[in-house]
Amino acid sequence: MFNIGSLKFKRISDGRGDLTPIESETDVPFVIRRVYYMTAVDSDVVRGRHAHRALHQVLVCLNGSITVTLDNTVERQEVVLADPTVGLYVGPYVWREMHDFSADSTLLVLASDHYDESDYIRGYDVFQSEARKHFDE
Ligand code: T46
Repeated sequence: MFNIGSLKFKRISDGRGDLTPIESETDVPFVIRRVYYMTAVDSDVVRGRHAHRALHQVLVCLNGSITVTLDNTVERQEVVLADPTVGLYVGPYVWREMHDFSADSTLLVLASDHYDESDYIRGYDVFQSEARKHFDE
């Protein structure tokens, strides 16, 4: 599926535990300008339900498991995140829904820009028409 991808981060284990470094522009394909994370999300909650016009992000499930449904108007895909050394890259014009958060889950998100509400497309019909124009260009 275009505009999404799986990234693999290294895990450094030395007997004291595991350490995973993530460097801007090296381990993720953009400059990291914002980091946020989600905890304590109930298992029946669906988050997201929007797309972005310009934002690039990488989602990493640090603990537990989370399912992400992605839609680029051509296809829909479900990805289960359950490994803190795996990042899910999500580019512009991809509708995303995060659901089935396990009780112990933590979702870390690395973003290419500061928070900007005008970059969100929150209506599915608007997303479909804007995304089709964007991908046809
Ligand atoms: C995305 C998925 C994966 C801020 O003030 N700053 C921030 O950086 C963010 C991300 C959110 N907010 C505020 C805006 C809302 O009042 O926090 C509240 C919850 O945000 P939202 O409903 O957009 O959260 P999700 O989980 O639906 O979506 C978030 C990101 O917003 C979005 O960019 O791709 O996670």
